[in-house]
Amino acid sequence: MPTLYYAVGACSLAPHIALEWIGKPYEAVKVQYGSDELLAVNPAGAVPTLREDDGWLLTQAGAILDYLAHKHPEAMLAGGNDLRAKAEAHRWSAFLTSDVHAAFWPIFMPSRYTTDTNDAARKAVSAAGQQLVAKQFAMLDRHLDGREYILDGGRSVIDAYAFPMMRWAKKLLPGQLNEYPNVQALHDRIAADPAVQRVLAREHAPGHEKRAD
Ligand SMILES: N[C@@H](CCC(=O)N[C@@H](CS)C(=O)NCC(=O)O)C(=O)O
Repeated sequence: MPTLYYAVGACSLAPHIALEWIGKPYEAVKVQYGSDELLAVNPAGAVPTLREDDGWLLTQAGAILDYLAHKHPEAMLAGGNDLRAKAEAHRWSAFLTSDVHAAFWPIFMPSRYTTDTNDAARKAVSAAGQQLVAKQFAMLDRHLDGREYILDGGRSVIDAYAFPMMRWAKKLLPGQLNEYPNVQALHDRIAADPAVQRVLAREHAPGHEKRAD
């Protein structure tokens, strides 16, 4: 069965949710960033990392989600299979990786974005990150107007991908998601899913564990 290496509160929540939606056995291993255990499977020391039984390793959240969706077509998590549906899935995956996730970095780690060590400089970097995140959520909110899920083909791995970022925004934006009612509605829809609640409970439990069938 596949093994997912994840960290609490990280974007690895997305493939964890996807695996739970798929409903086939998997192992979820909680790791610390930069730990030897994680570095052994991902030289970047980052999550998510997926390992298949034969030792094949896959990193990058977008790639893992795309792989899982296509490995399990029966779970209907790819958002459709025609050429344009695939392009839309790719588009929104890239948006989440490159525009949304990247916008959070100055908030999470302002020290990576300025060599100025004083507090005011770090706060300014963080504030710039908040503005960037707000811009990306405004885009997502416009797209979600009149839609239940991000892709027109229905609930998909792309919604799972957006979920940790919506949680970060709720925590880190001064107005939470209040200015983005469509994003808030998507967040609430995903958060209400019992499979998602199981994953959140598991991620916050100590140690390593296997999914019970
Ligand atoms: N581009 C990578 C980014 C992975 C990434 O940076 N994950 C974060 C958690 S959300 C992490 O592991 N950070 C640890 C670090 O940067 O040291 C992806 O999309 O998978």
